[in-house]
Amino acid sequence: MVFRWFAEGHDKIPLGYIRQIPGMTGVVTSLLDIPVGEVWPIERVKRLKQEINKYDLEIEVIESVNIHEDIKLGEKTRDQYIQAYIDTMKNLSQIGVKAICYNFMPVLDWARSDLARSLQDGSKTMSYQHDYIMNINPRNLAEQFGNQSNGFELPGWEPDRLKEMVATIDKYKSIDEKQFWNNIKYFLDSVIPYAEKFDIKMAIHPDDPPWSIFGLPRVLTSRDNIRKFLNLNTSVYNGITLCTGSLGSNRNNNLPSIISEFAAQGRIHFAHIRNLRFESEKDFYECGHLSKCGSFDLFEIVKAFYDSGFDGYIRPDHGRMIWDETGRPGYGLYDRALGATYLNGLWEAIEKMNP
Ligand code: CS2
Ligand code: MN
Repeated sequence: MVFRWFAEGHDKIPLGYIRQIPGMTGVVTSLLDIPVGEVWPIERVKRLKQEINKYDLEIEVIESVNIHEDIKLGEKTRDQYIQAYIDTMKNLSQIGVKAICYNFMPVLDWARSDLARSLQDGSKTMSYQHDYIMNINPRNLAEQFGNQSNGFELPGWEPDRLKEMVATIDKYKSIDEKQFWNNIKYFLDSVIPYAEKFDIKMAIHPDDPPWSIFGLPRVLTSRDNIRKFLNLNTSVYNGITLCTGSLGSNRNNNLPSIISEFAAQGRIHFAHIRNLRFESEKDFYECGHLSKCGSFDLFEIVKAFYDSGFDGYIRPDHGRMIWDETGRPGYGLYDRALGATYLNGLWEAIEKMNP
């Protein structure tokens, strides 16, 4: 079990606290201050490892090494950014990183309509209202996120990404889905041979929400499209992050069945597990991990991983803000620690029932 930690200066949760969560063996982290497209320097990467290892925690998963927009757009300049990506992979392999989570969402990453919606029990959480997102201009949404993020830079909404946002969104007008798939394949065929060489499993994160927003193509959305993605490059090093909250927000995605299919093929390298509660077909809020709190059956989800012989990394995903905690939306300490403990409990029970 691993825990997402945004590194010194970007996270107020001390590593020492993370170490005290039962069963926690490592953190999933990143170097948020390095602009997308630049190589992560080996000294920085080594220092990050030393800092984490001091607390007896491992650093085997990076989330994320972001992909430069020119790669996603298939621009002529993409080769230089792909080379930088490979150089970063090489540096990460030198400190023993085994998996990289990344995404291929154009311009933006995940989207929510509210980062701090109050629930009846006094907790605060992130929620998604489809009409709101369909009617808001992305610049206004970015501004709202800035006001609601308690001073943290949100992953996926970094300032260097937002500066050019409107112009970049425009560039996608000339890219149809076929071209976009070709751009993904070009990236995969360039980096996967190095992933094999460096023994780093590449684990793409599904789009969140798994449908198009702001007129942008989004393709990592369903079982069929994940199949198509995995077939673009059939190396086992080309795999996915199975994020239940992202993929599951499309109600047509049957999570246990999708997990069974791809975990059995050894193509899921990283699992983000959380629950959410639907309020209508496409509206939902993020609830506690417990099955009873939301719309997913977490027992069936964990069992699907277990039964398919999954041996990748698992982390609890977004938590609510509880016990008056303030911090980075979705990434407080308490509710995610409760989530980790619940997931560990499910895993232990399922394991012992299958001697
Ligand atoms: C994360 C994503 O917080 C989240 O929702 O799951 O931002 C994830 O880190 C990226 O999409 C992976 O590149
Ligand atoms: Mn996720």
